[in-house]
Amino acid sequence: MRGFFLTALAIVRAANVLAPEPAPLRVAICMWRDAHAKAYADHAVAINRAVAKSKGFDFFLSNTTYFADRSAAWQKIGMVLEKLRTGSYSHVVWVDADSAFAPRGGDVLHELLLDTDSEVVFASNLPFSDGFNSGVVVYTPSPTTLRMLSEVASDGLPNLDPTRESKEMREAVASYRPESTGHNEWPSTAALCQAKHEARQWEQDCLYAVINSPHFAEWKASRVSISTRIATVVIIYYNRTSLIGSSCPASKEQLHGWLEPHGRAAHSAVLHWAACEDWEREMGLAALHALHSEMPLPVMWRSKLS
Ligand SMILES: [Mn+2]
Repeated sequence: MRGFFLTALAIVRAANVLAPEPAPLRVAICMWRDAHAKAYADHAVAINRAVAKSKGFDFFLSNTTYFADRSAAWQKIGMVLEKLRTGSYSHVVWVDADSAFAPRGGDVLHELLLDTDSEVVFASNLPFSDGFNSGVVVYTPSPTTLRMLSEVASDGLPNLDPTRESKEMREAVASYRPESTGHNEWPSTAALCQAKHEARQWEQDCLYAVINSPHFAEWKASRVSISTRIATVVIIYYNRTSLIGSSCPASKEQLHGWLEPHGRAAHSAVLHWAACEDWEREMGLAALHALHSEMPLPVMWRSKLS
């Protein structure tokens, strides 16, 4: 019997030796804010900076204008591309200025990054739609991720390599008519993206149009995913079918309802105050900030301080 266990142990050890070492995570957490968002963003930045530090992730806050003719929501595309192109990161995690880590959210994100083999992981857009929300996203520096984001940056002009794409594919892309939210059909991705520069929404429709283009179909199906583990939109509609009458958490008590074991955000890394009022964002993120201060410091952070 003892011999059997020793043999089994030897096999397990050998398997461990043969298994390739997973590449170490090199994670950048990126945020962008302007003066408009300052009141609530200050809390989100403080939380996310501290969580990033506790996990050994790099944290970046920017207010660089990457696209002078486009609204604030678009600037994230420039910042994410810049960080991906450094080649220094295995993952670049985008976090909106109205979004911050839950008290154990750093560990949730860490586990997700170790688990996933997707090149892009979007947050879920529930309760608004079944699609993705671009407010919290994990990007990896894969060639296709970079090409997709470059197309969004260049207003949805498809970047096709004629030596690699078939004539049929080039024709399919040329005749592609994207749909935006509300199912309006647009004559081209570029027309849709350009129409979204000024509106409060946003770069997200352009991302949808680009990702749904035929030349990304295979990649989208195999290497892009949507996960509720990344973020939860913390809004409740009193009438879900018509999305009328909403409320977002603006106190510690209301946050507990989302974070308790059966709460809707219990297993998410980040809470996102999408479509909430600015006062709800400010009070809610202040309450979340206070919850973090009540938590014992993570071990790694504590050891750095001592
Ligand atoms: Mn947002």
